[in-house]
Amino acid sequence: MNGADLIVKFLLDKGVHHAFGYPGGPVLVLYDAIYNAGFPHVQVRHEQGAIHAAEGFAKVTGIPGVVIATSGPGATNLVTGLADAMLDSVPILAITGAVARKSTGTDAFQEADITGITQPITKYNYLVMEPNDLLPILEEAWQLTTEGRPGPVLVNVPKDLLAIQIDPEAVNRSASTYVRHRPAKVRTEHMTEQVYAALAKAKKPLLLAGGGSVISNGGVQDMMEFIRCLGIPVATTLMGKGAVAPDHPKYLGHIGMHGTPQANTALGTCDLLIAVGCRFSDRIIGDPDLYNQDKKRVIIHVDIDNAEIGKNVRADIGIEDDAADFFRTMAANYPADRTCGVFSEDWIEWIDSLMAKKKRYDELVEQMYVPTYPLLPQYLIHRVAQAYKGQNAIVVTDVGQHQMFATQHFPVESPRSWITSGGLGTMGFGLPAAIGASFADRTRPTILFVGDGGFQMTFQELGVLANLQLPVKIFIMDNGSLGMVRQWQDLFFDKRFSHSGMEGTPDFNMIAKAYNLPCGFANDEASLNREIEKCVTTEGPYLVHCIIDTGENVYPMIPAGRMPNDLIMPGMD
Ligand SMILES: Cc1ncc(C[n+]2csc(CCOP(=O)(O)OP(=O)(O)O)c2C)c(N)n1
Repeated sequence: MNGADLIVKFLLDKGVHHAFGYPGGPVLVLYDAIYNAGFPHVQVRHEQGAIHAAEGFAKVTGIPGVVIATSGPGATNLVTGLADAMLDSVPILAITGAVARKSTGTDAFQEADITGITQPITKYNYLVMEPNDLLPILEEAWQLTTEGRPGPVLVNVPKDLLAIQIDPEAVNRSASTYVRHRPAKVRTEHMTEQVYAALAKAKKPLLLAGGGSVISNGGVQDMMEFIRCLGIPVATTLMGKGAVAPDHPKYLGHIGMHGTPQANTALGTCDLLIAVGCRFSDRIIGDPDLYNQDKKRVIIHVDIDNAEIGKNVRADIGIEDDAADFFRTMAANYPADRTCGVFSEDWIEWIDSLMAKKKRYDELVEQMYVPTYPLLPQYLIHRVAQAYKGQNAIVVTDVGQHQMFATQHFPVESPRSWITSGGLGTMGFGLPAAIGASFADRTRPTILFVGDGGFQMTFQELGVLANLQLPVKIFIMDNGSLGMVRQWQDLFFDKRFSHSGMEGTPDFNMIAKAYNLPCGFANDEASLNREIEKCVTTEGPYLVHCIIDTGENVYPMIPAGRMPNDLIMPGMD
């Protein structure tokens, strides 16, 4: 068995029935092994497409997404996706080819030090230099993708090592090199009393569920039980969307720069915050120093990654635990002297005030749902959401205004069904991620909202969609501009719209037709209704080029660096 056969056997043994990749010289032997074994592989159009597709797959399933790329440009094309997966804690195994071992460091053809380049943007990475190290490194890399906080791991394999004969029994068990100093864990079981004591003192508590609550196995069910017992109001982060059912009576929506007024008010004014699986990015907390100033607020931070606890925002109580374990242990230790459903009568006034704010905001939102010409983005998303209500659709976005509108106006019906690039904000993520997500579960519709800018970054992946015939429904929200950039120029640069217009935008329907994909065009209520209907009744992919209002800005908005409760929402007191 050569090194390449060994890699393919390893993947098959792990039950991998997917790999997204693109061939090239140094991985020819690997692609030969893929061919010989009949290993299932999706050939993308660009390596960035491969890694975003693998991310989409991993986000929906929780199973590591596998990516294969050649050395040099193939490997460097993965960089954006690795950084994206790192920030959003997505389990990815990336296998890259490298120049032959004896050429390492000679500036050989297609040599790029990908382990050096990706060191800060992978959870861990390896350059395999000894044949007998290959298998143990693959084993360790696979395990690392999902162990603790998930993330991307890269294994770089020189091309001569792919061709060399390796005895699968003669493995070097000491090749594993992942060693990390870890401080002692403070697990929930030692902290339940302290947490309940803080809850008993609180008048204005808030539970904040981050992406960690969604990706923790069983975390969401356990969290719902915790919320039910306590009757505590809950908000989610952008990455936590989908964790709580949209119509849950204690759900305030999501926090952050474009989050709901009730969720942001709660975050800004609570006296007890229990944050689970969130890293307090600047997009949710504004200026952490300002937030830290209120010393009366008690902050309980639960995260599986100890390095996140207290990193941006001080933690009065830090708990290093998996979200599911935290919620389960807390619920199991619910104090006998407290009524289940209402932990504290003191919270009623606080919850009522937040719900009143929610009611007022919902009324304002309702006013946005009117058919106009040109179409309002809020209305468009609302109409699509209505059409797919009850179908548990997977909702994918690219990055920009449409992403925020989708967050606000598309009620996601279950966990792992909201796929977006949160931490890195990667334009071009949407289409390949939607392909990967739909590949993971083609029994559900996958809906992609993408801007005219972001779509043009990776639209070559339409070829993959056409090949696979996945039920991905694409709504290109064409506002003739790089909308989010335009919005900031409008609000903070005195309307100097420097290079945020989009000239030379192609006819997206002609592009879809070139790939033999069914498509349509919508610019008013009637055409939108017609196209949504076609999306629903067409079995496979469908693309709708939608013209929307250029000047519509995303509100609510918290100006950068301000407190959550400094939110601007026209019409809201
Ligand atoms: C790769 C990359 N380049 C640049 C940006 C900066 N950026 C953020 S949003 C945005 C505009 C996106 O425009 P479009 O795709 O048309 O979506 P819209 O905001 O109009 O909905 C830009 C340029 C980015 N996030 N990612």
